[in-house]
This record gives sequence, structure tokens and C-alpha cells, in this order.
Amino acid sequence: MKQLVKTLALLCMSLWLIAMSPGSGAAPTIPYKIITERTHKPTLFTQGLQIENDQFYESSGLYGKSLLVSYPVEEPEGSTWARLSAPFTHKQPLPERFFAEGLTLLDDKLYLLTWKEGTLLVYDKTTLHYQKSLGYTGEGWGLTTDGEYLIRSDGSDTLFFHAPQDFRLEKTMKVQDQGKAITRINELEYHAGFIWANIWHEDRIIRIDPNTGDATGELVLSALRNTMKLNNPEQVLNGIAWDEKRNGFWITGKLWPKMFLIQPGD
Ligand SMILES: [Ca+2]
Repeated sequence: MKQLVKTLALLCMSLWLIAMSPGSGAAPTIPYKIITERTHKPTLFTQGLQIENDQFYESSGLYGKSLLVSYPVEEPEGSTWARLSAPFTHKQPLPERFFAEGLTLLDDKLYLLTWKEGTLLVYDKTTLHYQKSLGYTGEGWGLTTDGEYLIRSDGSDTLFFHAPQDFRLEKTMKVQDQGKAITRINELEYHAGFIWANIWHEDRIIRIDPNTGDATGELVLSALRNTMKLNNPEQVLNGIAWDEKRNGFWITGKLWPKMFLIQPGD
């Protein structure tokens, strides 16, 4: 019964979101429904979020605190998982000199960017054991993959396409909305032939055509933030992971106490 009430409340909110969400660019606003929500460990300074086989893989930033963790997508009813003492499936701290950034998964390897350290760290997906490092030039912000390239953002309007084998840079692409550059591109997710990107310090995710760099739509997610009491200005939206099984995006943010499963419309 409690679950039914919660579901109905979320449904009502979803209808409101579709009706009220204002667009902030020329790209059309994409309607969405909130399917459910769960807790998110509020100590995680989320930089990258990914799902495979019912596990979340998440990177958490800051010098001296950076982590790579995995934990189950399903949260049992009444779970106290989000309590600070609750365990992860696996947890891998980074050396103190690294500030963890974007994260993606390809062929059973986890690829983790670092902010200003010019180092891509590679881990085994199952154990989170460190495997190797690869170098690159520039900053690391978001990371995703289309299955061919590892696609990196650096906080500008440019996306960088790297070869997974050695992380050599193959090509770059500028992102724009009706000719206007879109900067501060952060966490990334590849889904349905598009690159989806969080914009740093904004409650929106843009949908990018990977062939042209054009923004073809945007999700305006300020209503998710409004369900929580967030006091820290760094508690920004920054986590997007496509869940194939549940047919939606899981969305969270840095130091957020919640994660939301949303289903975008056309
Ligand atoms: Ca992601």
C-alpha cells in the first residue's frame, strides 16, 4: 500500500513535470516520467555513473577522497543502504594524487578519467582491481562509449573521441545548439544513438547528435532537485546512467541523498 501511494505520488509529479518544464535553449524540451527513486549514499561526490548487470558503477571525486565503487541497482524496501556504514559490493580508493572524474565500461573494463592528472585508469569490472594507466593531454570531466570510441568531455564545448586500446585521440567534435556553443559539458551517457550530457551547475541534460554535435533536445530536471534539501552549492546534478532492464535513465548528483529512475519521451 505504501509503495502504491508512493507510485501514485510520483505519477502525479511526472505529469506536472511534463506540463511545466521550461526549456532553456533552442533545442526542444524532452518530456519525461519519474518511474521510481531510491537512496544514494550522500558521501559520494558523483563524477561518473554507469550500470551493467544490475550493478551501479560510480566514481567519486576530490583529492585524497576519490573512489571507484559498485553497488546493486535494486534497493530492498526499507533498506538502510544509504547509511554511511552500509557496504558497497566493491570499493577501490584512488591514490591521493588523483581526482577521479568520468567513468565508463567497455569489454569488461572500467575506464576512469582523472581531472588534471592526464591519466586514464583502467580497472577490472568484476573486482575493481587496477589494471593499467594510459596518458592523455587536457582535463578529464565526463566519459562514455559508443562501443567504438571512449568519448571524453573537458568542461568546454568540445567532445574528444579516443581509441580504447591506447586512448590516442582520434577526432574531436564541437557541441552547439542552433550554432551557439554549449560549454561546461560534464558527465556523459551514450544511449539510443545519442550522447546525453549533464551541463555543469545546471539542472539539465542535453541530447547530442554524435555525427554533427547538434543538441537535438534537453531534459530539464530541476524538479528532481526540488524534492531534496540541498544546502551545498556543489551538490549539482551529475550522474546519468541508462538502465536497459528498467528502460530508463538513473539520475543523481554530487552528494545527493537520492537517485531517480526517469523515462524520457520522444
Ligand atoms: Ca554515465
